[in-house]
Formats: sequence, structure tokens, C-alpha cells
Amino acid sequence: MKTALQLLESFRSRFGTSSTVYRAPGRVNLIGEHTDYNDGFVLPAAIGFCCWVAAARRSDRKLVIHSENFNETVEASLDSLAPPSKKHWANYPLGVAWALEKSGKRVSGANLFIAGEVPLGAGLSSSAAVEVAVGFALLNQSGYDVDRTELAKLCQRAENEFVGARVGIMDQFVSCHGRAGHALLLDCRSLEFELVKIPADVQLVICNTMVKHEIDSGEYNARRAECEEGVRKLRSVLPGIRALRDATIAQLEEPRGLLDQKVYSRCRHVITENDRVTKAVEAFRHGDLQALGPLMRDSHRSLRDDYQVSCRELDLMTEIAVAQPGVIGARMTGGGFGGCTVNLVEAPAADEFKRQVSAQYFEKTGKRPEIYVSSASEGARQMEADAVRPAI
Ligand code: GAF
Repeated sequence: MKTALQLLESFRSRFGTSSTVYRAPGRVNLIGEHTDYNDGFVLPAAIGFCCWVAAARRSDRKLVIHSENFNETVEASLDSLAPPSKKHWANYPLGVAWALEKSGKRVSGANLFIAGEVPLGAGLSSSAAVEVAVGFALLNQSGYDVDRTELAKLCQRAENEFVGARVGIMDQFVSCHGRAGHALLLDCRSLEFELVKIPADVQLVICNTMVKHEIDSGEYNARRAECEEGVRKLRSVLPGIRALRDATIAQLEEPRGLLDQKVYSRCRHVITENDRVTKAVEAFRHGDLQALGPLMRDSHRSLRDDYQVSCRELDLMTEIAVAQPGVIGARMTGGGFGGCTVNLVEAPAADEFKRQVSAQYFEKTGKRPEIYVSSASEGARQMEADAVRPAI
């Protein structure tokens, strides 16, 4: 974990001036997968890994952005930002500046030093963390107050329209609004949210399969298009529906003949997953942790069989996890096609869980998994110079 002081020093040795430090977290989603872009419900938590940005204003309209992770510096003029044709790490920060300007905000030129600690390609939203940290920095450096919901929407727009991945709002939203010790129940249509306390004796254990998760592989956008097709077809019998969020499972069953098998399965995942989120929140609220296991199991199966976004390693990691003592529930988390599983584990069992899962996964795949024990953390912040303590 970095400190604000380290960032200040790195910035000074690169740009020669003082700076202000910001950070925004990655996320883990407890349940509610691929529901956000269907106007549904999600239950993510911000995690301890963050993207850090040190920033100082410039007098011109230039952005000079250095990435510590890629050891590369990119320069761009705020007057000529346009969606790029090629993949590049700088598309994320530049996209955020572009989205801010598109929304009518006048962004100041700035020097930015970016250091990300969210594992890349692990499905823990390293991109949302970069976007939100940069957006927070640019707004603050340009003299604007930060409206967290607006920032999340701008970062989503950057990713949709500049980077070209049609992601939903979940990752950016929880990176902005996360709260220590809590998951966040988000209604992705109204953007209203409630904090859901995670009991102190439950650990979030995140197991990285080490299979790279590729969100822009085309598969994500394809799933989204299939959901949209489902809504179009269902609308002929249910004229009122705007998104899969509006349909019940009974309403999906009746006109089943209208949908091809694949689209039907995609819709079934989304509709049943929304229901599981509601039930999981009830379970947390009533302290009925045992109810979470079957909900997480069914979520994983639905993502594997109906939505087809799991992979052999995610299935295996989940199977190993549920056989361990002290595990409450396990499932894949995030977009899928690799990345991580999320596990709720009774705190005293967490160390042994980690050891066992790691050894058994290695034995079966030859891959050494990374396993992170994280608490639910705070959302994006401006930092005080001398501490990891948030300034606001
Ligand atoms: C990715 C996306 F960025 C999110 O918006 C969400 O759709 C998730 O996949 C799947 O739940 O993280």
C-alpha cells in the first residue's frame, strides 16, 4: 500500500513541484453480476487496493500524464482530445478529461502522476479506479466541487464513449461512494443506494485465478447486446418494459418461443440475479449469513451456464473454496472470463482457507493464485500530504 508522501516524492522528482494527492479504490462485487447495464441491482464493496494520483495545475491547456505502472509519459492538449483508435493505458485518464469537457466543465491543464495498486486484468476494476482518481483530481484542480454520483457517471461515459467498453455504472459508482465496513446496494436505474453492513467477523477473501480478465474482448459488449435483444423481443408482449429489470421470471417464461435459446438464457440470468441480490441484502440485514451460501452458489452457476462468462479456473477456484471449513459463500466476481472469485469467510478460518485454496488450486492448475484478504473500504478521497488519512 502506498502513502500520500510517497506519491508527493515521486511527483516532485518527475515534475519538480509540489502536488496534491488523490486516491480511488477498486471493487469486489458480492452479488449482482451483469445486472447494472440492465437497470438492475448490485452489491459491491470498495476494496483496499487503490489507484493513486498526484496532480498539479499547469498554466496551459496540456495534460502531462506519467504512469508508474507502465513507466511511460503521455502528453495531450485538452483542446484536441478525441476517442482513440488503439488500446492504451492513457485512454482512461484522457477519456475522463474528455468526458468532463463534454459535460461543460472547463478543465485546467495539469501534470499527473498515476500509480495503480489494483491488480491489472483481475476483474477488480483497476480501470474504474484510474478513472475516478483522475476525475477527482481534475475536478479539484480545476476548482470544482466533486459530486460523487456525477463523477461516477462521467467516468462511465469516458469508458463507454472514449475507451469503447460499454460497461455499466457499478464499478465507478462504488469507487466514488464506497464506505468502510459496508457493501453498497445500488439501484442502477435510480442510482439510489443503501449501505449494507458486512459483519466484522466475516472476511472478504478475493482469489485471483491469474487468468487475465479481458473486458474489451468483445464478449462483454456481446452480452449486453443480447440483453437488449431480449428486451426488444419481450416488448412485443410486455410493452411497458424498458430493461430486463422490469421483467419477472414468469413474464420471461410465457413468451419463451419469441426468444432464441441463447437470448432466453441471458435474460434468465439477469432476472434471477436481481432477485438474488434482494435476497442477499435481506440475509445481511437479518444476520442470516447461512442464506448467503446458496445465493452465491446459484449466482455462480447462473453466470457459468446461462450467461456463459465463467471459465474452468473460476469454476475450479469456487469448487475448492466451498469445500473449506468456515466458508459462507463463494462465486466468481466481476465481468468474468478470468479474474477473481469473491469468498465470504468466517474470520478465524481465513488464514487456513487461504493456505488450502492456494495449495489445491496450484496442484490442479500449475498456477500460483494471489489471494487478498480485504476489508470493505472508503471511496475516492483527496489525501493529506503527511498521512494515509483522507483530507475530506
Ligand atoms: C464489469 C463492468 F465494468 C461492470 O459495469 C459490470 O457490468 C460487471 O463487469 C459485471 O457485473 O466490471
